[in-house]
Amino acid sequence: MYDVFVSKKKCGRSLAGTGSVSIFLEELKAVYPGFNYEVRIVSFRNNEQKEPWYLEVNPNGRLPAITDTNRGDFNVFETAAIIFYLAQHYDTEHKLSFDPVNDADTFSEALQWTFFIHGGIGPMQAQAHHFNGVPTSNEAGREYLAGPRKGRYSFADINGFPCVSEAHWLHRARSYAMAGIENFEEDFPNVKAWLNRVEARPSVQDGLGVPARDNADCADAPFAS
Ligand SMILES: N[C@@H](CCC(=O)N[C@@H](CS)C(=O)NCC(=O)O)C(=O)O
Repeated sequence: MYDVFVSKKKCGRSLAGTGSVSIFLEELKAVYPGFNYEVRIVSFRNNEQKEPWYLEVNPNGRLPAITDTNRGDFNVFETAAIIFYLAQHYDTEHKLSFDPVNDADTFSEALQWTFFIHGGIGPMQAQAHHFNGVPTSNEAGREYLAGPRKGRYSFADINGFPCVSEAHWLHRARSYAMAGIENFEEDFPNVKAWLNRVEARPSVQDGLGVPARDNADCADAPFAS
């Protein structure tokens, strides 16, 4: 059992990093019977992420973070670090990840996409660059970011999806303008297909729904859906 710290201030969809972690947790739940986690709501409205108790969990005072109660209440912050931690300790059969020793090249590919997403300055930047990266990969019929041939669904896709899709769905008008892209669906059909492919997974839907929408927090949100 884990505690995963997320904010309730999400309107229809998870925030980027929180979404990646929730999706990964839901995917682990689907694959490994007995795996479970507990959601702990941290209120942005009350600035709870800056309170001393939470800074013990995440010294950066941001979401998401997890506390692994299976492993002596070990705390992990930063989206990508959480995903790697969960993969290392709980995706023991590498169903959502790649073996860093026996499948080192594919693991490196997944790592590259993960750092690429987090090395940018946020969803806007990630989205703009993704538009180039994914279609290039798709020239060889690629369906997922890492793995041989068509690729295999993994933490790389889980990590990247909310970031790109958040920009696509929640900030459509602004992000397109800022990224200089007017016709996303026509100009980037492979990115759209990748988003659709990932979004179609039940665990992705489940993860995006964690935590349940808070209507009060969403009332004045410009992109509430
Ligand atoms: N690099 C961090 C970014 C975390 C982050 O910016 N979280 C936002 C929500 S998506 C947050 O907690 N904002 C509240 C704050 O900064 O006080 C990660 O990937 O975990």
